Amino acid sequence: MPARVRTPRKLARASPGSDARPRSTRRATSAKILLVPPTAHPLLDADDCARARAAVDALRRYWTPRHPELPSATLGAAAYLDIPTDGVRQYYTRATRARRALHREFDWLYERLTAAVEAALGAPAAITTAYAPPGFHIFRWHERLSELSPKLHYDLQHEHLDWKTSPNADPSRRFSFTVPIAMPAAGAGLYVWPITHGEPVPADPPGATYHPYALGDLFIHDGFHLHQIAADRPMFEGEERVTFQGHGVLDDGVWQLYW
Ligand SMILES: O=C(O)CCC(=O)C(=O)O
Ligand SMILES: [Fe+2]
Repeated sequence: MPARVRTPRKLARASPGSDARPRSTRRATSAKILLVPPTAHPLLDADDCARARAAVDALRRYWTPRHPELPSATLGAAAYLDIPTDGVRQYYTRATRARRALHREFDWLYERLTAAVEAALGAPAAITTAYAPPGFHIFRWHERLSELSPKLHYDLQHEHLDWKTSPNADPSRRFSFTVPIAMPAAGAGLYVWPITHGEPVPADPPGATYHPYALGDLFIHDGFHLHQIAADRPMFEGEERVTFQGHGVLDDGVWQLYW
């Protein structure tokens, strides 16, 4: 259940990182944006989460470290991380390298995911073959982990992709999802502000709604509202935060799921 509203101290520093992209790759999205409200849908039970968590470890050799010193890594390519820092070719290289292993270990999870997306959003869903399939974010406790202070942002990773291989993809119909498969005892969640991308951020901005995650639940939102991983949840020694993540874009009536 969404909970309390909080004053966004850091709102003035909102810096949606994905805005810095070459003009040539921008794609007009003049159509009215589909605003998917933040909602949670049961997806995995505790045993399923443990199974997924074990498979993430089994694929350790495919992990990409995301910080030189702190225990932050991903399994699978992520457009929003790989393209701005390493370029689109590296994104495809990483996606190709992990694709077969991800499907081998996680086809059961992809099947659950596509069925849940279909039920939640009323159109069939598929795991993309054009981009990286959904993957995982892994954070482990570290005494300096708070240095990774999460940014306020909008999900604009679709703007990095040229969609040549998916000319009918409609980025005005999109969403982002997170499924926590391991969480600190204090929980994890997302702050979402009632401010959409392109709207000016007011000097006295409205408060955010905190959406707590539940282990194994599929949490979806449009990514078009200003949001931030809740960084005020404490994490203790030995704990970790592992999430299954990705985005959906409607392409010829099918939600293509990618990361
Ligand atoms: O909670 C997470 O790890 C992801 C949050 C986020 O930025 C998103 O879902 O778009
Ligand atoms: Fe996001």
